[in-house]
Amino acid sequence: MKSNVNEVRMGLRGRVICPHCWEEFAPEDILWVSEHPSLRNDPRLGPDEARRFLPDRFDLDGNAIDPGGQVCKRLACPNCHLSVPRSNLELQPLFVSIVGSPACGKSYFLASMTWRLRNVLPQYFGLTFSDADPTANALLNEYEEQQFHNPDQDALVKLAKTQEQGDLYDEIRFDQQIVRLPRPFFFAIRPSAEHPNRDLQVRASRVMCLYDNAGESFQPGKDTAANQVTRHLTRSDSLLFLYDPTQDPRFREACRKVSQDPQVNEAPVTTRQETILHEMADRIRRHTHLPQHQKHASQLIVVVTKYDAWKGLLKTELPHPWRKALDHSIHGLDLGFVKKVSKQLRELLWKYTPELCSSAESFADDVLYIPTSATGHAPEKLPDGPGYGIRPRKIRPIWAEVPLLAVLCRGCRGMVAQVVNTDEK
Ligand SMILES: Nc1nc2c(ncn2[C@@H]2O[C@H](COP(=O)(O)OP(=O)(O)O)[C@@H](O)[C@H]2O)c(=O)[nH]1
Ligand SMILES: [Mg+2]
Ligand SMILES: [Zn+2]
Repeated sequence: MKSNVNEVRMGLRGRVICPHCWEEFAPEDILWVSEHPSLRNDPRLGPDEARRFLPDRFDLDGNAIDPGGQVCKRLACPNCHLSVPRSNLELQPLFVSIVGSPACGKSYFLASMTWRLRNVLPQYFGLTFSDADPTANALLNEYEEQQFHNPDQDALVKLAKTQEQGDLYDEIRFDQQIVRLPRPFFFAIRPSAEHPNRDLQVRASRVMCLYDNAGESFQPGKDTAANQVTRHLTRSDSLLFLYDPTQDPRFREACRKVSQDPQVNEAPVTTRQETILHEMADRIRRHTHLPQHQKHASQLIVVVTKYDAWKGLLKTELPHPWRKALDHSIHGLDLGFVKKVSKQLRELLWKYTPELCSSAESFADDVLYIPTSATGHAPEKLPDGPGYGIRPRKIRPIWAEVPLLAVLCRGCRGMVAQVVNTDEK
């Protein structure tokens, strides 16, 4: 048997942040998930879960051997015992939080964004984008399957509503208290052979931990010691606030003139969406002890969803905002163009919903407004139940990948280059 610790330590980060409970720990303290069927009943996770343990035996490949003699592969946090993907031990994390009111389009946006990133990052930016933990990403993969790989291209597909309990959350027992934690999605983003930083594998790579909450989790009073599902906000490198103009009465009025989308006439109008932005800001200020007058340092991107329904109001085309970078085989992001669109969109938002702009800009220094459409097309009313569906054949996402490209370009050095548009005056 080889000495495992030094071998495994090679290429590991000095400190690891648990993507579930945000405790920091040293990689040698990581627990392993036992495989032997007799080793059940984990004290944190309950009777049905495999017990977590600190190993003293390893096989030749550096995998731990559990007390029942089985080889183990999965790792777990020493504090909350939830599974931690191996890439989180090797790569710098990129925490991205998605926030928005119920039915603003979070699930559809997430599915279209990841599907587009899987295509666009390798094709144009010399980056690979892969599931760092296929089990954790199962729900999102299922969404992508239904929308983009559906064998029945004409079926009317509706993505299941994000539940406040269930798929997106784990419940952990800490002493006498049950604590609910969010279940992130994990993606590894690494330079491929065409990328100029291909030799800086670790420094130019990130593991993105992406959090989606049910909109209801942002209601005031829902953030408690027992319900920590939105605490990722305090760790977030980038906050994506999704704003749906079709839910705003004033915007909706204007949309009616330019859109056939049934949501514009029929879907219920939700609470004022900037109250969710306020609540998000409040929670971040409270947990990071940020004074009211001080602005938050991380990027805030206001993703304005369902662009297909209101594009007649923006009056600008949205071509791909990337071009070949000088001297390179890969493309860079034309951030100047994205900012130009952001400025135009802000003018439009200011006209119909100035409170949203003021809330966003009083919270963060750096706000970018990005129009997106997850589907590129209005949904249809379901014939046999409430809600809407969309036919996979019609789906053409518009700019669904752009918010994340902006995050990678501005927040992760050496990944997505910025190109300067020489035509710009
Ligand atoms: N027109 C249009 N409708 C959309 C788009 N994305 C989502 N929707 C509709 O918005 C509704 C809510 O979307 P969903 O992603 O489930 O919202 P969530 O509750 O925020 O996760 C659904 O009925 C979708 O059909 C879009 O890009 N364009
Ligand atoms: Mg949802
Ligand atoms: Zn943890």
